[in-house]
Amino acid sequence: MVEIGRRDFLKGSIAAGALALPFGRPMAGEVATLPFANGERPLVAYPGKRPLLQTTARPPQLETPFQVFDEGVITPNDAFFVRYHLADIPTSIDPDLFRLEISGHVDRPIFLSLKELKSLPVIDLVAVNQCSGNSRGFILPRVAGGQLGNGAMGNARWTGVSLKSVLDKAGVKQGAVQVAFTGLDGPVLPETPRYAKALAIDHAEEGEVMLAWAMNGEELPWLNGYPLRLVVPGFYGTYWIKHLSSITVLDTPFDGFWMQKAYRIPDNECACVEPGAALGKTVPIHRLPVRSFITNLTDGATVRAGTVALRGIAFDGGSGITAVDISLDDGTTWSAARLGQNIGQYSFRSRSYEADLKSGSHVVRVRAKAGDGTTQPMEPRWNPAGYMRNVIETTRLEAL
Ligand SMILES: Nc1nc2c(c(=O)[nH]1)N[C@H]1C(S)=C(S)[C@@H](COP(=O)(O)O)O[C@H]1N2
Ligand SMILES: [Mo]
Repeated sequence: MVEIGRRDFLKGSIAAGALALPFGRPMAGEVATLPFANGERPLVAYPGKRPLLQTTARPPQLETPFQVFDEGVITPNDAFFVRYHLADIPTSIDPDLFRLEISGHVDRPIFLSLKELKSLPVIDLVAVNQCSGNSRGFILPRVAGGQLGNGAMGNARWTGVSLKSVLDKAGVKQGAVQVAFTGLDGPVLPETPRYAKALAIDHAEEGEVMLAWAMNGEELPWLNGYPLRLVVPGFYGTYWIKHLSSITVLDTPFDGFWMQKAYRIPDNECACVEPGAALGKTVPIHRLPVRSFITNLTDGATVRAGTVALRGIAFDGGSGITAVDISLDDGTTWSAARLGQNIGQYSFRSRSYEADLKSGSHVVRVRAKAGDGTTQPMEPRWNPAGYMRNVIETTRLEAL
């Protein structure tokens, strides 16, 4: 197993940036209810965050209240979801002493300060960060893992430098195959493997993978990876390493737990199997499949008969949204919604539609199409980890 990460030289310093303890402040008695069994979640305010739905406290796992996605295509920093795997998250980091280590199969191992990083050419890009387990709570038959609604995703403008520019400084040697990443958080028990992920060398050097220090024009919120995180546009959040402290160029594939054992999907086109069937060959989870949501009305809502606005968002893993269609009759007939401004291939794309609804029950479906020709399935797919959900969402409306 390749040993990466040396967070210790950062610890123990007087913190210029520090996370106040205790971590979360529950709102007295406030609970949000997700629309599946055992969906009650306390609303808890963490440092830098408005009250969010808490899935677990240690480590913090917080989900964005879904109505936030109706406020605009950019998810505000204080509402952005939070996901950690290991409970020993850093609580003090001195930005002047912080160093990013680039080592392994390189010409010159280097340590870069934040100041040195910020002197490289700055890039900026809007991209969706979505957890692999987003929407897992809706998956039937139910599967183990965080029972998330649809709020473990968010869209932000990320500012930083390209991973390529940093790798070039260290000089990647011939024969490199992957690049591994880890951050300052660690396990409570030393036997637990640190959280670490890897990307193929070609992907790492393609120019869009970023090391970001800012999110929506402000420094990264602590819980979203202060002072530096990896941004892998179009890929699931599992790769977006927070509190990024170590980059290791490898000449053999990374064999860490979080690539070899966790975050794997069936190696077939639907990333699915029949419930209970053998998993067969698997591959690491990678790109986001195309999804779309109605953001202003929830399933089961009552509306006034007549013209009803159906606002929403759509996104995919980077080929871009080319169309969003709406069905008012549970998928029998479809018509095109109006797409909002395109602020980038990796971003949420807003879309709007005015439905004329007579009084009675209506089953609304919303289906996006992506530039790579993919679309969403009518029926949900299943895999044992509950990943990759992208079924055409259903919103039942009662018009009065
Ligand atoms: N250091 C570190 N980075 C991490 C993780 C983690 O546990 N530790 N979790 C990953 C996962 S699975 C997700 S979905 C995203 C979530 O990013 P966010 O917490 O900023 O929303 O962070 C990723 N980066
Ligand atoms: Mo995740």
